[in-house]
Amino acid sequence: MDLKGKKVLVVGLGKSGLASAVFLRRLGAQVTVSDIRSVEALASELPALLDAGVMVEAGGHGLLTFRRQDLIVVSPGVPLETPELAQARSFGTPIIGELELAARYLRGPILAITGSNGKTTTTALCGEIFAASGLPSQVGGNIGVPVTALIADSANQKWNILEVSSFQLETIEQFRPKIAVILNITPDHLDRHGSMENYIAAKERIFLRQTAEDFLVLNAENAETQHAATRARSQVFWFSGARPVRQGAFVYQDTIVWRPSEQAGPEPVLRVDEIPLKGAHNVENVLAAVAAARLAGIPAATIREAVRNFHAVEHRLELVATIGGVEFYNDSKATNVDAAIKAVAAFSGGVHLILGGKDKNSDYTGLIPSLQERAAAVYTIGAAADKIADQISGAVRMIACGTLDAAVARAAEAARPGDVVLLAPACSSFDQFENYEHRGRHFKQLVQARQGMESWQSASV
Ligand code: UMA
Repeated sequence: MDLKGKKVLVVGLGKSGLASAVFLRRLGAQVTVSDIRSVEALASELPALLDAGVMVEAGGHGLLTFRRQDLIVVSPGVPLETPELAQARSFGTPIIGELELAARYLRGPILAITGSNGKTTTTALCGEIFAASGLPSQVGGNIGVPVTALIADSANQKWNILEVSSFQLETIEQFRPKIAVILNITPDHLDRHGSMENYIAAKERIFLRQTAEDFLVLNAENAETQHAATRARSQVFWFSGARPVRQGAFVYQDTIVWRPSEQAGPEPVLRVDEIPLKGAHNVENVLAAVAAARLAGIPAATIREAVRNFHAVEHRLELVATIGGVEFYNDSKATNVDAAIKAVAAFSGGVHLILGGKDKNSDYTGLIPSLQERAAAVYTIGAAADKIADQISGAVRMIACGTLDAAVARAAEAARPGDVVLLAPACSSFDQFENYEHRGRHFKQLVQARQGMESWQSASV
């Protein structure tokens, strides 16, 4: 794809849009960026772009800007039904996402990881395992580094370990991972995709271009990923925390084992109690990483060492502090119902759960069994609070708090030694925060302020 001199429009000026615009300029394209945010809101991004010769449209998308473009590159967070994009599509203008743009120029094999939950942890873990093995590799994608930003450092023998989201997969055409992983598919982003069928279809695009030379790693315990196997052309490997699989990774007598084929015997990799992460869902993440790493030829001993040395990723069941015997956990990345259920399930009881934020057309009733079993109370925040209260009240004690500050204060007051205060909101953050990281950092500051107060009080006594 020779883009020299071609007119390319980049839609959205977040991390992906910025990286795409800079990359496209390097290719010699005439680049315009369009964003709904105001000039003031984009102030920090503008100087570098204008210096690089990129034209910027701020404060909204103009229909005229979307006309007469040779190519449109869309940021993952921009819905494809946006009227200006629909119009461009009707004119026959090619529209691709940032991931597809990158895929056309990226050198080296790709290990791509998707799933409704666990993909950031699994991607980070694979990054650590590959680094420990000495295989050249780099990590990016939905985890926070746009894939276009990885192109310059890519090389033929260097692995690209990519976290990919349904938003990114929606617009891929040539993207072809050597190893693709689907960790699980449970309801999420239904506000964007419209239906579960569309969401599943977007996730399954991860293996759209795979052939019989490629590998697909799937969760044997998830109904949707089981169905995916019937539609794939690649070699399917399974992982399971519950039972042996024909070929893949599974738990056998408290040990994670790898079986390379139906004919081969299982080879031990590490004991489950060596995994330094909480929750059964993290055993699944490790199983998937073991499968991907073994398929890339990394020895079991290297994998074991890297897993043992792995630390929880920020905002994923991250222990922030223990104050007066109460543990405070930040799981701000639990942005859907299934993730919140898994977070609660990581504790045996006494959970003070902070729930709420921006609703994604979710059904919160799925939380009821785990709340009845393990929660002491639920503290609601944000725009989804009323809907959550409507759906789960009666199942557990509910306290409407409005803000995260109030929720942390109320939960900390109510919690007794041995209890857990858990931020696992089951919603996105955009009603009250910039993103889930901002929400998680704010939670940590609130907890750390309480910790400071507590140590000052005990020092004064
Ligand atoms: N915008 C428009 N028009 C619109 C909508 C948005 O102009 O109609 C603009 C916004 O004003 C903003 C920009 O688009 O300036 C934001 O673009 P973006 O939402 O695509 O955000 P990026 O900063 O490019 O971040 C994206 C991913 N964000 C989303 O998918 C929402 C990041 O994943 C990812 O880390 C980054 O690319 C690098 O690859 C975040 C995420 O929340 C973590 N992902 C979702 C998830 O994990 O659940 C999928």
